[in-house]
Amino acid sequence: MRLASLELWAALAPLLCGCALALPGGLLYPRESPSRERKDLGGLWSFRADLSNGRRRGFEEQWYRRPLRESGPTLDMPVPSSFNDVSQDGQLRHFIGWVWYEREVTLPQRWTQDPSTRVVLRIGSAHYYAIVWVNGVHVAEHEGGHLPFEADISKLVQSGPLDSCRITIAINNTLTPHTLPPGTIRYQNDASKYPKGYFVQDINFDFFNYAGLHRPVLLYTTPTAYIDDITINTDVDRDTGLVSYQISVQGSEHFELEVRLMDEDGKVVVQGSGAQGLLLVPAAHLWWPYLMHEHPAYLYSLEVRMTTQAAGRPVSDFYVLPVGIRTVQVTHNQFLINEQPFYFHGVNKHEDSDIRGKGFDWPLLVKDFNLLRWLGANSFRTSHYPYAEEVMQLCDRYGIVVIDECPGVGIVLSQSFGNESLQHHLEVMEELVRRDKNHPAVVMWSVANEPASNLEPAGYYFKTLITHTKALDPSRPVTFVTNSNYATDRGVPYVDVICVNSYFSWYHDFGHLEVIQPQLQTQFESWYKTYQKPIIQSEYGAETIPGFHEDPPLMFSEEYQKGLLQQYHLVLDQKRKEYVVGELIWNFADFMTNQSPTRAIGNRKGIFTRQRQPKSAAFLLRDRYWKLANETGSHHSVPELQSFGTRPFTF
Ligand code: GCB
Repeated sequence: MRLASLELWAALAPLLCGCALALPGGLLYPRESPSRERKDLGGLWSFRADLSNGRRRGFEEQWYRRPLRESGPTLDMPVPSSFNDVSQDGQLRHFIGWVWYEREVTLPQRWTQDPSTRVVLRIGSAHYYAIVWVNGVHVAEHEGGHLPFEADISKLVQSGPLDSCRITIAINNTLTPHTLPPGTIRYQNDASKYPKGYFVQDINFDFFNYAGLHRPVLLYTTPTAYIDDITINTDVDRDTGLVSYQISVQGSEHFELEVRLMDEDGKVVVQGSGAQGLLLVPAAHLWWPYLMHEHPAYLYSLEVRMTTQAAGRPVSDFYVLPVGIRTVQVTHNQFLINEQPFYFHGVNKHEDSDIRGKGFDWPLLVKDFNLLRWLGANSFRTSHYPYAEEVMQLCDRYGIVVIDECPGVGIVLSQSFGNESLQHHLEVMEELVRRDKNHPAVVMWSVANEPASNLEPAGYYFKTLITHTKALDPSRPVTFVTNSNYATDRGVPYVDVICVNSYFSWYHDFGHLEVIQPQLQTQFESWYKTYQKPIIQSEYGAETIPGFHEDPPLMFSEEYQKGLLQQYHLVLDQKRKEYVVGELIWNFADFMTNQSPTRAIGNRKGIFTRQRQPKSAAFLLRDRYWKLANETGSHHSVPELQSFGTRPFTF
């Protein structure tokens, strides 16, 4: 809840709405190679929230024109991190509007003096709307908090005697009916109840709208002629792997491309040349999900070398991309990976933890993957937005299958189904597919979570969105996650797999575990009879305060969470023999939400606490997932943690 002048919304609206961005080329993950260097800008940045009425002072006074400390006091702000929870200032925790980040960087001399070096600034994610200046010059703008964007800053850093540059990033976390996720600023004009200029940000989703520079900010280099994008598609013909590739190059018209596919021992198994081609991999090792094979997650490396002439001498660019060979298909009642039925036994997650909020953190990430593997989970959904690229890389490496969801959560207002929203949603899917298309772990796109898909405009909206996503990537099925009624849902006709959320005996018939079985049976049968498509139980769960014990079970106790899960499992065990192809618990861990009378410091439906300690249900689920793995995959005994294999991990 913040104070601001009535002009705030009017001032923000044009910036937030007039930002349709066309997709400029590729956005390969910045890996080091013999031709590419990178410099991580993680650490302490200078920071200031613009507390002025209307939040416009930073623009009026052009804070980007000189060092931030010269226009007023600054705070130390860690990057990556959300800004909300690191200070003792309650106003900052709930701040809505523009915040300003700044960092001075010293550049290696070669970067500033060699005109055949291209220097790129890359921002892993800035929530929600970002404007970027380098040395006071505007270089980029981006809408949307969960996807990377970049700016070529070579000319700027190579134009003078400078060996340093000042990066300024202004970020606005305001959500409108047309952002993803949507939100609304609501003014409280009743002077008898609220102070002057009082407003709140309303949202229709259940997680805290953390903001800031959430993921790594980097500088990296390439030669001025460079490999801009690579698209891989794989197929299998008996024991031969088929790897088709398409490579785009920028900065030169005349170049040569050579590709080599290497196995895990670094042996070249096949080579090719040219901007596109098909590589045949004899006796291919397929990429299998965790627990589905003795050697899951086999990754080849595609080494791409581009050579061209610049200023009369040869210049090369190298890029190495991990490649998993696998197929995905959907029938009327099965989800197939490498032509074998795959059953999703996994979780829904959030990027969320104490202090750093949604800020990327390696220890947390590795802990989460260790917990997933301990649990015997073979999959998760990136509820409710794209996760960091490093998360997707670990999924490839460990064989954790991903339903990759865009930030289309909370689309319930009728304004959010109009053309402006749809256009932005299409662009977000383009950015997501461009970023994640080469990850073997990603087996399905989810375009939304729990939209009001029963509304009249939802039919056109989802038809357009899903058709577009399939056109961007014909190799993967597409879904959205519904909680609408099977008889009135206007989006489900277009999905490949039906993903249904339900909270029987939690949000309905609370306290009555005995209603779960009949209600869940009815849910599955109604959907399947209507559509004959495979179904995933994409959410179910119960709020649980660790340490609360009640037997017979009462809501919020650990026993109730276990009891609720067990009732769901009885029905899932019948239906998975027919057409149910997965179950994803809500949620992996407790997470922060807006304050409300139904949230006791966040959502407590985690089977782990926010600090990643198990509640009783984690052990129940662990038994179940390892049993499911043994039924559907190769045989495994529940392992000790230290027996998880590791292979060297390179970026
Ligand atoms: C849902 C939402 C999820 C919520 C969850 C809950 O259906 O998809 O974002 O957190 O329910 O706990 O209410």
